[in-house]
Amino acid sequence: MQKEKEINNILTVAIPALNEEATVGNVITGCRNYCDDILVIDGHSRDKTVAIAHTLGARAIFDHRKGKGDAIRSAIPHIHREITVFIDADGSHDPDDIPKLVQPILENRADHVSGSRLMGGSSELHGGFDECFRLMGSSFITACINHRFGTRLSESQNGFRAIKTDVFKSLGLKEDITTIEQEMIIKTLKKGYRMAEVPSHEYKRKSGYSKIHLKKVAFRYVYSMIKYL
Ligand SMILES: Nc1nc2c(ncn2[C@@H]2O[C@H](COP(=O)(O)OP(=O)(O)OP(=O)(O)O)[C@@H](O)[C@H]2O)c(=O)[nH]1
Ligand SMILES: [Mg+2]
Repeated sequence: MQKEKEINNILTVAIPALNEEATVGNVITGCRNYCDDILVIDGHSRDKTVAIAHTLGARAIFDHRKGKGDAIRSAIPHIHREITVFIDADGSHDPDDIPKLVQPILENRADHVSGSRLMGGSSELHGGFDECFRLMGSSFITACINHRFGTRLSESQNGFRAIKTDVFKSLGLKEDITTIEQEMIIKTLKKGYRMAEVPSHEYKRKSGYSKIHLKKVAFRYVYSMIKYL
């Protein structure tokens, strides 16, 4: 309880959300146990996502309709606390992992901490060809990052992360889509900041639909990796 009080005032939780009315409420409520500043970055949802956010006392802003990366970047002027936690709105991440995610920053062991589903397990990362393709692609990108920076990260695509807000703002992020996750990691390391990972289980999205069309964007992952590495 003491620990929760300690982090409450130094965190902003930022939640990118596009048509996630079925799950965003539970995510906000779960995060509320650890943080009283919750920012929903809405992708102009056609459902009740924003209304639910407001009802639960979260702030809501809009992205520029370009994708999740645009949503993450749109948060920059609206975050003023020391540490920012990003968590998806689809129920894939467990808000109870927030203290664990923030801990390495509080102990001054890291500037940016990524949740790892390779370490914490995943309920949706394996089984079919689509998952196999995703896992191969993301493992390849992670291996390239590790080779380039001499790190030993287990993954590079998780949307659940904690980062010092001034570091986040200094990265000069450019990506419009989900390639923003690897861009954040690469630029963190390139600028000499410290990355850490903690195990975090990834749950199957609880409802709604995936916004990622893997076949359409696969080349953008490789292109953006080469560009920033
Ligand atoms: N604001 C905003 N949020 C987005 C956009 N695209 C995706 N999101 C949110 O970003 C988070 C991750 O998107 P998902 O579609 O779940 O991507 P994913 O987790 O890689 O894919 P799944 O494994 O299929 O769930 C979710 O909370 C989405 O609602 C967007 O264009 N704008
Ligand atoms: Mg998801």
